[in-house]
Amino acid sequence: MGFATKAIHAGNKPDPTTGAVSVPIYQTSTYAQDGLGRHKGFEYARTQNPTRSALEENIAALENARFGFAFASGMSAIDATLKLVKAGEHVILGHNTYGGTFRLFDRVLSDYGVEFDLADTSDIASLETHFKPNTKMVFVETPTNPIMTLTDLAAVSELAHSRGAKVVCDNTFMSPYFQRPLDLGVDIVLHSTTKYLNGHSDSVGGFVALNDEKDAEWIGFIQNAVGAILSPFDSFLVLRGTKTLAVRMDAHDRNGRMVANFLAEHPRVEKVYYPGLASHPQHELAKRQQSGFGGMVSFDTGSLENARKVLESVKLCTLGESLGGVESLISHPATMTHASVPAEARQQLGITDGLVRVSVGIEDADDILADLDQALS
Ligand code: P1T
Repeated sequence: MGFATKAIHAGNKPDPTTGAVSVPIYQTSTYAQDGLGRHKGFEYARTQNPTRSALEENIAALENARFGFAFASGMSAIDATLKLVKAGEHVILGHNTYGGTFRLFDRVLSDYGVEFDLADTSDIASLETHFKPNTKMVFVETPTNPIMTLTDLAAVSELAHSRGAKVVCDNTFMSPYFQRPLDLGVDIVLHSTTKYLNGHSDSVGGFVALNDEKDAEWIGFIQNAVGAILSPFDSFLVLRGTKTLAVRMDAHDRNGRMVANFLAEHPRVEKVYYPGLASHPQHELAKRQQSGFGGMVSFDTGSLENARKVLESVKLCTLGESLGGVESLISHPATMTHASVPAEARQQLGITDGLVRVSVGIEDADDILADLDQALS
């Protein structure tokens, strides 16, 4: 079955009681039981909810995963996944991730005895030097937020597996439409469904998909035991979102390429970060590992003052955090999404005060280009 077909049909069975074509929002906290120990498979809504189950089946199918779990946010999905690691064990974390991911390791997990090291996972030779006898996991984002650096998922998986470690990939920027990490050897794939999967900037959620039965059992146990579940209404919204994922991602990709090319030619722009540009150092890997380049484009304006002028002059693009919605969003990573990354580390990564990130929406490309042009001018 093709991707667009799966996106529309996986998990989306007509409702057994009414035939409703759209999976209903089962807005209930509990379920009537027929007798002690006799029920219809549903006991309590933290544990099971039919709307959430439909979404879990849907996204798991899109990632070619056997198991999927929906969480209340991308961060709670990441946190649940990190509960596969115990105190005294070690994780290698990609040195450029969403700021909140770094913050979770730096400010929370490290206080609970989880050791971690930052590594440039795009450089396999240097990554190799970070493994320790107690390394249990390599956590990567590809492309990274916001510098758009790629990690070769097949190569990292081969290396990590040879050292007895699992690989986790945050696939939020690509969505399963453009990249399917499990097919490349990755063990666990994560999403902030807040972004492309939902696609309409009206829900916060997260997802974990994987194939290993034992790990899936534990993630499911954590989902219920900790309880950071996606609500029935949000599950409905994301399920509605994924139905159009294929057409939306094609449009994001088309517009993303146009914006990147436009910025690369613009005299006020010093540098553009977009794997679809032939000048991107990992363009060949991007073509091999992804089936598109997507809608995330970052560019350096040279100074905080220039960035501020652009960010405060846009009219169509909205200044705000987040990404992956149908509308174009523009942000300033240094003070917004990556403020929790130390200033020195930000500089080394290229997250300068002049860096601007655009989540290119699916409006008419000419309108987006005209807006960026007038803001840059
Ligand atoms: O916001 P939440 O749904 O909890 O997802 C966190 C998260 C995880 N992974 C990646 C790659 C992300 O980009 C995010 C959230 N990012 C933003 C809010 C942002 O503007 O970059």
